[in-house]
Amino acid sequence: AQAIYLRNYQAPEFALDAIDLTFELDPQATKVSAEIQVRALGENRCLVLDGQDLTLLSLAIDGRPLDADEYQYQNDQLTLLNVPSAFCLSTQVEINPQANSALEGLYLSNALYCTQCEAEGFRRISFFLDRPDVLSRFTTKLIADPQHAPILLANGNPIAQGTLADGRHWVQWQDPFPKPCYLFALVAGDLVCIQDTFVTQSGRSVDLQIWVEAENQHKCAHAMRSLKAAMRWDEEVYGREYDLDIYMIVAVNDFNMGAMENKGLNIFNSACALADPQTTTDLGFQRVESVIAHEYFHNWSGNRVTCRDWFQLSLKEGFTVYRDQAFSADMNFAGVQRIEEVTMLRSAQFAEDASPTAHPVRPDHYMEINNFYTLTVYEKGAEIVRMLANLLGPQAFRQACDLYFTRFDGQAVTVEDFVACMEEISQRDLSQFMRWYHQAGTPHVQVQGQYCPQTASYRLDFQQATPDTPGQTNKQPLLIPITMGLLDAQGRPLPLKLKLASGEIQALGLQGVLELTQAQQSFEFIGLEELTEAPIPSLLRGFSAPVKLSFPYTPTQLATLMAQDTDAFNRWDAGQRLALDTLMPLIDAQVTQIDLAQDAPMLLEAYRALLTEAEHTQDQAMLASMLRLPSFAYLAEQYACIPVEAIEQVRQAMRFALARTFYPQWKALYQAQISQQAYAPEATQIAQRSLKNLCLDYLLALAAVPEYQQEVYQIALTQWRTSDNMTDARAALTLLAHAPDASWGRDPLAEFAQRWQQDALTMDQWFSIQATRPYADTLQQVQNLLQHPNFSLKNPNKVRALIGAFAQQNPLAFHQISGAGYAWLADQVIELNGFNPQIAARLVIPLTRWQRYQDTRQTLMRAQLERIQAQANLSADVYEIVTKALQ
Ligand code: DPP
Ligand code: ZN
Repeated sequence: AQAIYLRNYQAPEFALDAIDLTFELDPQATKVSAEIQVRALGENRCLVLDGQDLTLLSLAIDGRPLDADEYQYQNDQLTLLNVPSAFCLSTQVEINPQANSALEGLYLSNALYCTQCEAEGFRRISFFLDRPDVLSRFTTKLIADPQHAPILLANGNPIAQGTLADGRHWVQWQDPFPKPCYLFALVAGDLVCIQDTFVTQSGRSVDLQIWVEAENQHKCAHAMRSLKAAMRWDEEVYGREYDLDIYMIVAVNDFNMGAMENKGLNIFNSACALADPQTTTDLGFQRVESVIAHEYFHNWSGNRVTCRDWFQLSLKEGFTVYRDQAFSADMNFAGVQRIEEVTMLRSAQFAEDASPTAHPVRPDHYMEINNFYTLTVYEKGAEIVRMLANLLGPQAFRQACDLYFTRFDGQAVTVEDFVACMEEISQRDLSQFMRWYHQAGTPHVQVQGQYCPQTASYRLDFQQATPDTPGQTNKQPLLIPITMGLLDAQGRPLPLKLKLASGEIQALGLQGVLELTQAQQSFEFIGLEELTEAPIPSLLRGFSAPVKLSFPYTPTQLATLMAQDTDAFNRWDAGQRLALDTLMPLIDAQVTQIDLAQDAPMLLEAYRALLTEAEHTQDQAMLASMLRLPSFAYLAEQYACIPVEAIEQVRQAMRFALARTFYPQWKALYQAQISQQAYAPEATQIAQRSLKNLCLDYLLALAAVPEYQQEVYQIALTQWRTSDNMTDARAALTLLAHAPDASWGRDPLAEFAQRWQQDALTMDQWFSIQATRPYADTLQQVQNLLQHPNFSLKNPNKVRALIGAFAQQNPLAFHQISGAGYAWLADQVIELNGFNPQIAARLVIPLTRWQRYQDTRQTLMRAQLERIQAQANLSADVYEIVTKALQ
């Protein structure tokens, strides 16, 4: 495989103005005919089209069949020599959907035909210029046996239908909007639909249809509700209206990603579309809401304005994630929504930024673009757009977005084009800001405070540095916006008077944004006459930039911030800092037991304060976040060399100590959250359940203590038996199944399987719960589960639920010092590589993080990477990742 470089980009030399497709669908021999209107844009008369695994049946130019010496098809390219300057190219190929296990191009999921063309799947369907800067008008005719495929869907609007003499039926679809071929889609099969309508802001009525297999019809209501909310929101917040008469969503079981924004015909992984209270958790409901919105928002940020090349992927993905996050913040509690985004970013994206696969938000080269659908491109990309939005302010940001959508409608553009709109509206020079797009790695910002009582001033000294990443050294300073405030020792906000270089004083009110632009920079605040001691800086409010920020806070200052800061995010983050400051020395000392009064006095007081006011809180969501200990992943992120056992041991010891000390409080708080209301996936109830299940988690920390054992077992068992929804059922089941005594989970797990064995998505949860049981012998269990009749390596959701969960969420079992976890993962990667390279390349990632573990583990992990690398027939996907990891 060869690397492709951004700097080698060249504009296409031919336009493909229109394509008229005809599919004669057959499981093993689908015929695809295409009539393409080709127009040369320059002097070149040699047309090279992409095409992969296509059996060529015929080729003609303006109706004249081509002789064998007029074309060549090899190495996935069809070369046509000496073509006219404008002509109609007719191609006919045969493909085999049933044999397509990579789930790119046209494939069968159960008995359903569906497609996935992003990034480069269309070349597996028909010869074409498979690149996002070639936009065409698509017409698609689907012909199939009406018994097997009564429903025939494609992009755009249906324009004709009929029946052939041989009994096959057909439907023809036309998409009036020119689009790149990665947005092409078709679906055919036996489906039912739920329907609704949406009236747009200009009064047009749009048909909304969600298509599923009949047994899933009762799981569509939430997706429909979410879609309508998203359509309204995009009108109100961005002024963006939907443009076709029909919007379709189809849920399929076998899908490599979450969902796909094909024009007018979104195809979804059923896990991101289907939801009902019995089988879907609150988290699942929220995921459906956000993914439905994400794909809908792509209609403008992605489809109407698309990417020039795949290096610009974050142009549509970062922006669209930012948009779906803002939508979710409006639909749920904004503070907790932000906490959850940052939790994920700081544990998973920061880890990617510090790994061999680290890459800029806009990469400058790749071997396999499928490997770049990453947290960096998506989540860090969204943080960049968030910084732009904050730097411009809401009004100017909206104007800049309007300008972007208007100016580039129907075009394929770059990150520069997007940022240029921001510059034009704000009249700011954002050239330094652009470094966020091409510099990889997480910046570190170190801050010190200098309080001077004599001058009643306070100076903040900042230093920023971004570590080297593979292929990138000598990073330049970034423009880092630090949203901040100052509190007095009692936690009262102080007015900010910033002294500028000119000597002028700028009054910022109670909150300001400091813009770091240099490696070292200071800001001085004056007029602090009222103070008797140093103010407490509240820095990086709302997580205003994706950086690691340190400040030498005292535990008392953190406690004040936790209790008093006006910014919800920073109240929570002060708690996280306090927890890290407490836990890390205990981890370093490898303690096995914690005496809170002695080992963690400030944390003890913080929990006491939170639990004391708990009964009066109106904000259960925030309280649950504040009471949750930092995750294993976040703690691990703090270490260059991750002490696996010590982190897990100390986390469990702390959970145990807090559980025991506050047992009556946890129990009372748990009981206070029990509700008689019927389940609804709405914010207030979700908050209540999250607090309740957090309390349950602490209660079950005492599962091995004789005096509590029976009581906590009964509490969990009762919740498992009586709950009317999967959120509560799963929380209880997980705690039972993860209890030290494995017999606690045995019957509930069997009951679960008995009840849900027919429901694939629900069984995925059953696999995950078992894969994450935090004991080394879970490896044996997951090995057995591979053979379970409900498991299939061919289904990506199953792979993620069992193998992915084991490797990413079960550190004790995966990293067991024998190396057995690594070898088992490598076995699965090797097998998957043979039929689904995309999923195989995802699965191997945990092994690529070997630098972060001690020597024995490093050696064992590398040995498995080398074993994978030595396989014959390694896909470009896996090869690229493994090679980077071994460099
Ligand atoms: N473009 C899809 C998304 O919405 C992924 N292929 O992120
Ligand atoms: Zn997307």
